[in-house]
Amino acid sequence: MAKGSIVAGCLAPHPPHLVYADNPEQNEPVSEGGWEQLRWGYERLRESLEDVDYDVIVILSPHWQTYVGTHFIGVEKCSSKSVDPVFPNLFRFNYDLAIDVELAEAIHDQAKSGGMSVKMMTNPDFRVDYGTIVSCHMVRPEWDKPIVSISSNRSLSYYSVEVMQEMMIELGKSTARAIEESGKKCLLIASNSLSHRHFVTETNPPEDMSKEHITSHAMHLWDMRMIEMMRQGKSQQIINEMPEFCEQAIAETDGGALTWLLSAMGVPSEPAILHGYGTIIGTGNAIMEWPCRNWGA
Ligand code: 2X7
Ligand code: FE2
Repeated sequence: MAKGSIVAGCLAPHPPHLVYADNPEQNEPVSEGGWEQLRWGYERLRESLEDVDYDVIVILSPHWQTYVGTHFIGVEKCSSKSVDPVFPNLFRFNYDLAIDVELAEAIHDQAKSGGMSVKMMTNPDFRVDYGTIVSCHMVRPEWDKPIVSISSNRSLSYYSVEVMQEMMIELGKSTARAIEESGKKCLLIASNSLSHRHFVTETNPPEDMSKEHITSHAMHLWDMRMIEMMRQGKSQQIINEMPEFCEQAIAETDGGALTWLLSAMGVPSEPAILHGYGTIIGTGNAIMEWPCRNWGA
């Protein structure tokens, strides 16, 4: 069997506003648009992946939070309505998705043998978190690929960014080993915003773009610094600066998704492609792609 591989790694943020603004048939609320820069960015990412052959999407979302270890969905079909607890006015999404349980178990087993605390989630009534659903929908609205859904272990809450990163680096390596042994071609998604300081009141209508901007100049500077490092292939420097970034920008990288992704790709020095950047209720969001399929063995 040929070795499995990562065809691309993506940073794919999940504010529910993006799905709301796109008006897909699965979402109940109806909008007049909004956040076009980011939605055009997602369009460019989808175009870039259009002719890429892959079997499965592997995603880590900060909105499935687990406090004892990292969990993996272990049921083959998940179907329900996902309602954003903070924005039920924007996101009430009917989903019906397939899980690649075989690959999920393989990553689980690799992580376990690497010394990590891990668990397969086998509750058939489990509600998939909105971060996973939004990022998967924006990357692949056809919903024709199975996914592997990985939780965000909140080791930062109990310990520190440093501990979180050590764990995510191990999880990334375990993910890469499991993918290689599986023979499958995988698209990896880190589902998170960058700077994450947000407004506390909503405009009327929510898609009024005359009110949308970054919350502060300091957040802008941090977002641009991170994007530049990604564009220049400075993955190790991103990992090194992660403690300051998480603390000073209240960054959503605190959930570990970006560190996991960088580690799974082998902390690449190849540049990432910026497909789009924009703010959502003041938070910073970048859509990035690392086209690993083009890097050679
Ligand atoms: O989950 C989110 C987010 N990360 C950023 C902005 C707005 C809403 O939801
Ligand atoms: Fe979020």
